[in-house]
Amino acid sequence: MEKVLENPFKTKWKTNEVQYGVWLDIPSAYTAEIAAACGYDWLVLDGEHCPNTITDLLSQLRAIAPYPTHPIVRVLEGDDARIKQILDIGAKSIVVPMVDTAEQARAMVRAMRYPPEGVRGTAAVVARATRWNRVPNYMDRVDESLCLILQAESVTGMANLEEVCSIDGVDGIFIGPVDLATSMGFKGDVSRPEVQSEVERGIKLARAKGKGVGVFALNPEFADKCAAWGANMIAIACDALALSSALEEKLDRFRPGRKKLLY
Ligand code: 3PY
Ligand code: MG
Repeated sequence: MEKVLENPFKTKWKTNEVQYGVWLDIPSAYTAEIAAACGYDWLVLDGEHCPNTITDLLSQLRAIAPYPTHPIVRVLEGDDARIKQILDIGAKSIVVPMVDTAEQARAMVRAMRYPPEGVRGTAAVVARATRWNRVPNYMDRVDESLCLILQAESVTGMANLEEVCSIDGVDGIFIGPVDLATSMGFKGDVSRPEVQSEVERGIKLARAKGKGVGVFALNPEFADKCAAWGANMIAIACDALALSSALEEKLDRFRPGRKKLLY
């Protein structure tokens, strides 16, 4: 079990070791716990493309807590109020989607911090983040345990990546190849060489700037390439897709050649 003010994921992310994780797109504490029991380094609870309420996310954080894995919450969008609430329920690592500019990135750094550096509201003593006022000097000590991960996933975001990577308080970049491919005009087709070379450029740039770099790479060959380019956080599975394909495979064994259902 992780200590409240420790973030082993962030500590290791400063090294070259790759941390492999799963994207959780089923809004359930039960399936989150199944994933946590598997042994992945980290799990992203997806608040962007999965219908998670704040209470769903809280239940998943609780279910995962006893296991040796690190929970990361992807927020619906980068705004102060959402980030404050996610931090108060005890998440320490946050992914913000669609960060296109340095101005947006600086706003996210401020959302993670208390005044005067930032704008986080002060009430952690009534929240799970401090185990209800049981973490001495939480406000003085918390910054080191928090990890801010910004997604670069558009042509504009990739053009501004160098500037975003120069900002203190941005711990890492997560490249979203699916949205990037769409932004480049390829409708989510990550296999396009143009997309892959942008991903390679982004990984190398962000690592050279001293940031951790994550990528979403469900194709194992693409994941290997990302690791070789220097990515040190790689999403190699998604619970919803894993469940769906595993169930289909079982059926295929007993109904070989069956007509696949298309909707
Ligand atoms: C993307 O590839 O667009 C992502 O956001 C990864 O989930
Ligand atoms: Mg995306």
